[in-house]
Amino acid sequence: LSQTQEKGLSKMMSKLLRHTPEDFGVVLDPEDGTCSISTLLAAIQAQSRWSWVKQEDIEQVVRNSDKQRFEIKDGRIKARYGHSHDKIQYTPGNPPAILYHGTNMKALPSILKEGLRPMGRQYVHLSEGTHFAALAGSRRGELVMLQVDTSAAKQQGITFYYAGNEVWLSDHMPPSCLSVI
Ligand code: HQG
Repeated sequence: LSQTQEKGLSKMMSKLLRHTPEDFGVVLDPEDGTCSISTLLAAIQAQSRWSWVKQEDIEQVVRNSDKQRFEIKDGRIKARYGHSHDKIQYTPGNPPAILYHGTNMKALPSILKEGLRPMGRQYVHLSEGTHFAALAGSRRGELVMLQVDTSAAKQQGITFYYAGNEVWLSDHMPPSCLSVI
């Protein structure tokens, strides 16, 4: 796989595993959001652009994903985070005292007023470090880094879920738990 092919295939896999499996005739496990690798492979090969894809190519995308977007276990594959589709189950966890969310200057006034909302996804996405948060925030304009006080959030009854690789998920995060850094 060339780097361009790898990126394209990764986007295709994200679309299918995070957003619209039904458009590809795939049903994800309602609990953990997985499907078998063979199901994913067949659905990808059914797209004329990707008819040449082999299982090794999918495995290569999973292995090389800079943000470890996917997880393979016991012959099944899932997107680890980012879903807009069905709410998949995560185990509640205890996050570090501070988590980060990168956003952009245009969104800031609304975030400071109403807090962080999941918007088009199932959860708000938070990171243990500023690196991934900065990547996420920079996609939509001038980066603003927010710090989340997780103890304050827990006191308000907010649950945190660990998606792996430094990514944490939560429901709506009120402005009182946020500060700009
Ligand atoms: C913003 C990518 C106005 C929020 C990334 C963000 C991440 C508000 C945007 C992962 C708001 C939603 C998730 C409010 C939140 N008013 N704007 N009240 N509350 N927002 O893409 O966290 O490369 O759904 O700040 O790197 O940016 O795809 O969420 O700017 O890890 O693997 O609304 O997706 O990873 O955008 O990104 P998104 P996100 P991948």
